[in-house]
Amino acid sequence: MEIALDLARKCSGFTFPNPPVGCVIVEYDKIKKDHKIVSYGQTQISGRPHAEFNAIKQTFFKTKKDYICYSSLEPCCHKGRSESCVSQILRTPIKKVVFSVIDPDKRVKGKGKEILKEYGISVSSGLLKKSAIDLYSGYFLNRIFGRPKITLKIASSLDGKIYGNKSKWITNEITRSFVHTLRFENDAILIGGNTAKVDNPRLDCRLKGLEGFSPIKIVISKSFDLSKNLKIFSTKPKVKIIVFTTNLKKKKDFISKKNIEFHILDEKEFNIKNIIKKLTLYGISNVLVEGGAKINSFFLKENLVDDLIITRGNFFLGKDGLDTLVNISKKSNINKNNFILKKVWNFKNDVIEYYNNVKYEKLLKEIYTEF
Ligand code: AOF
Ligand code: ZN
Repeated sequence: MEIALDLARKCSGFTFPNPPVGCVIVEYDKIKKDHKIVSYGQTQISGRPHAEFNAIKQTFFKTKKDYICYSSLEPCCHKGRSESCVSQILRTPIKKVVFSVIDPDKRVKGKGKEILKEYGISVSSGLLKKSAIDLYSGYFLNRIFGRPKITLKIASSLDGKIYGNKSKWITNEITRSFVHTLRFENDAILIGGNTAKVDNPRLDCRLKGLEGFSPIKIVISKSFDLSKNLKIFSTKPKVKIIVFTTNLKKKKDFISKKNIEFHILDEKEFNIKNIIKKLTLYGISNVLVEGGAKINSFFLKENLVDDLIITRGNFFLGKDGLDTLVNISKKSNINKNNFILKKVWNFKNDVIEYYNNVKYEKLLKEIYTEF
């Protein structure tokens, strides 16, 4: 199962909109009482074929041997873009299936397990479940709570300030590669209109070989007074861009940009909670917020940040810097965001702090008990 989970982790970031799954097939020699791994599979780019399909395809099943299938997630039983993994397993001599955690997708959710059992397959689950839930946390939040996992990343100076106009580097090259890894791993990246305008970021993943796996870009801007020539709208390769605004008029300026989808909301609908709910419909399970002070504040005011990552450079900004948050007062009650420091890394003189929200940890515990 450790190998299956490792295979899953290794394809994480490539399989959107599907969760990354790893599968290992073990052959058992009844006479020699000897187990050996004979093949393995991973979920492929864009989500299909599934891991089990790949592992089965590569196995040469022998009549005198028994076979066990280890999977990081419950095998699916729905007829999706192709045949289900359960049907494929049932066409092989596999006698036992071991998976780590139940698939929370309502088309599966325990049914995969039941069908396998009905057909006489011995099934066991729960092995290394905690690791699996960590890996699939965003996917679980999407499928159960109808919202993605939110990671807020703030790049700050030694005195806790962020750069104002024109983005300049606060952190070093290694830290920036780390941030590009986050962009690769997350399904989507989110910023506010002001940051898009002032910083003019590209928001893609620029790690060599991973450029094609850049996240979906999400822009939140009430007025959306943005030029279509901004880098975020013109960078190649083109990825989907989702815009949330209240400004209906602006949509026609972007008509030639086929990769941009507009959500025109009225004043009442224009709030972060409603917006992130809508992202679930795209299958988005993880969102990286690289937002600017206003967006950071929106998310913190609503206590919506699950993971907080602070990347800190080694110099002061003083008056040239801006506050990390805006319009936050005692009344905003942002200290209900209760963050626990989980890890600290340093890349040369930069420090990276990684926090989990207590609320998020509680949700993971609930998931652990229920699944
Ligand atoms: C598996 N093995 O490797 C993965 C699974 O769009 P489809 O038809 O590919 O189905 C997507 C669903 O398949 C997804 O929501 C989840 O339930 C399951 N993912 N299942 O047996 C895999 N990636
Ligand atoms: Zn499947």
